[in-house]
This record gives sequence, structure tokens and C-alpha cells, in this order.
Amino acid sequence: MEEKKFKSGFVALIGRPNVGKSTLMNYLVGQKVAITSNKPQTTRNRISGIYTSDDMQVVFVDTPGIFKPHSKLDDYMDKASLSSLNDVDLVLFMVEPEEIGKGDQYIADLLKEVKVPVFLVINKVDEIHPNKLLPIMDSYHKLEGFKEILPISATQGIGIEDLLATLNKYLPEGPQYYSADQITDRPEYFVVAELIREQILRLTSQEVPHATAVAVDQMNKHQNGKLVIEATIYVERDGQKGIIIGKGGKMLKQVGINSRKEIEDLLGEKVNLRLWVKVQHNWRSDPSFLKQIGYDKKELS
Ligand SMILES: Nc1nc2c(ncn2[C@@H]2O[C@H](COP(=O)(O)OP(=O)(O)OP(=O)(O)O)[C@@H](O)[C@H]2O)c(=O)[nH]1
Ligand SMILES: [Mg+2]
Repeated sequence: MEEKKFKSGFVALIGRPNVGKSTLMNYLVGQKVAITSNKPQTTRNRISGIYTSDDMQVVFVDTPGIFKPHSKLDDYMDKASLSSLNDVDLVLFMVEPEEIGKGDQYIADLLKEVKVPVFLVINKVDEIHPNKLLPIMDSYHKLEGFKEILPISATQGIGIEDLLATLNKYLPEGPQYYSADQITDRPEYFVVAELIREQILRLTSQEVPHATAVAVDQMNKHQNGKLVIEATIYVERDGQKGIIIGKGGKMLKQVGINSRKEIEDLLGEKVNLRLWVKVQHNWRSDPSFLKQIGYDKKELS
């Protein structure tokens, strides 16, 4: 019998904010590498999640949701998404389980220029009645340009086996780029900062999540058997600082408790997490601060 050839490749996850790109990537990798929330514009940087099986390795490239930019940070996020299209083998265009709207049409038009296969992935099918799915799939069939149209649920695991089998069909033969135990291309300190930002996204509302950035200042010292992690939470205004600290420090304490648990799960060791909150006026429009915090447009290919 002929031996099955090993397949591998890079697959970009593209779509509007909040459609479930990061949730899908985490499900495929089997661990949280990208943060998720019910608020749009959760993901800000490109981040890879690596899926490895006996016959295939897929490097999923999660990207920020594509939307109309309002600030230099938004510009960076759109560039991070669109430039990923240049160096992947395949694109998953993810949408909500509804007929196409303006935002998706805009992305569909951009994807017409892409040379590699594009699959349309209709996520959150657990949210709709099965009768509603066919007309939605039909409306996307009419658009043409998609090699496959796949309904899935990234939270329920529906359609995932099918998705992986279809990817296997299209991906080229290739090497295993990463060792089987590596699940992301990002360093630990990046994921740690994101896990802290995730709790702020979950615990605060309105403009606070969008005005927040997190930087890990130090994570290489042990004290009393625990890894000491020091991190700074940046906001744009004094009022936002007050909200993140909360009455008597209650909010910051909760952010610390929740994110420490997540960080300990990730690193597999006990952590002493120390958080500071600083105001950095209008940082989202400040090129040198954006660069310092890792949102540097020039670094994107
Ligand atoms: N019901 C349902 N909810 C889902 C599904 N997949 C994701 N969600 C939810 O949708 C919300 C957004 O998920 P994310 O993974 O953060 O979305 P995203 O596309 O990465 O968003 P951005 O990073 O902002 O572009 C979260 O509340 C998820 O729990 C699904 O299959 N079914
Ligand atoms: Mg995301």
C-alpha cells in the first residue's frame, strides 16, 4: 500500500470582528492560545496556533477582525489581517450564520484578489434553526469564488472534523514546520499579556476595553517558589484608570485573580502576579508608543 504523504501549510483566519476566528483556532489547537470575548476587536495582532496530527501540520494564522479604521491602532490591525493573505496556502473566510451584509461583502471583494484557495466557513450554526442554513449557504454559493462552503460551530465542535479533512485535501505535501508540542509562534510573555487583557475585556465595558493595552515588564524571577510576573495595564485617561482599579481596588484585584489562574494553567506553575495601571494619553494614536507595545506596522510584511 502506498504511504500517505504528510501535508502541511499556513491557513489564515479572516473575517469581521467577533465572528469566532480565535475561538475556532483555540478549538483546533486544543488550548487557549488566542484570547476571545463577546466584544468586537478582541484580537489585535497576528498570532499562530499550530495543529499537528500524524499526517498533517496546519499553522492557523489568527488575525484581527477587519473593520473601518478610526485610529492608528485600527490601521495596524487591518494591516495585520490583510498582509497575512500574502504568505499563506489557504484562507478561511469566517462569517456569522446570516445572509451576507456590507462588512462581509467588503471582505469578499478583497478576497477575490487572493491567489490561494478560499473556504467560506459559516460559524455559530448552533445559534440557528437547521432550516435556515440552506438559504444562507445558497446565498454564498451565488457569490462564487469559494472552493468550499463549510458550516461549523467553534464552541460546540460541529463540522470541525469535516473542516480538517477538507484542509487535508487541499494542503500541499510539506514538512513539519514546528515540533509537535509547540502550539503557538508567540513567546510566553505575549500570551501572558493577552490573558490579562482578556480579563479586562470581560470585566469592563464601553470604551475601557478598547482603550486598554497590557505589557509584561518582567517574568524571570522566582520568589517563595512562585514565578513573579510584573505587568502594566495602560489606559488613555484618568477616568479609565479609576474604572480598572475599581472601588477600593476591587476591579484590579478581580482582574488579577482571574488572569493569574489562566496564566498558571498556561505555564504549569504557581504565579505571583503584580499589576500596575498607568495613563498613557491617546496611546492609540501615538506611533512611538504603538511600536513600543508591539503594534508596529513596519514589522508586518
Ligand atoms: N454560539 C456560538 N458562539 C460562538 C461560536 N464561536 C464563537 N462564539 C462566540 O463569539 C464571540 C466572539 O468570539 P471570538 O473568537 O473572540 O471572535 P473573533 O472573530 O476572534 O473576534 P475579533 O478578535 O474581535 O476579530 C465569543 O463570545 C465566542 O464565545 C459558536 O460556534 N457558537
Ligand atoms: Mg479574535
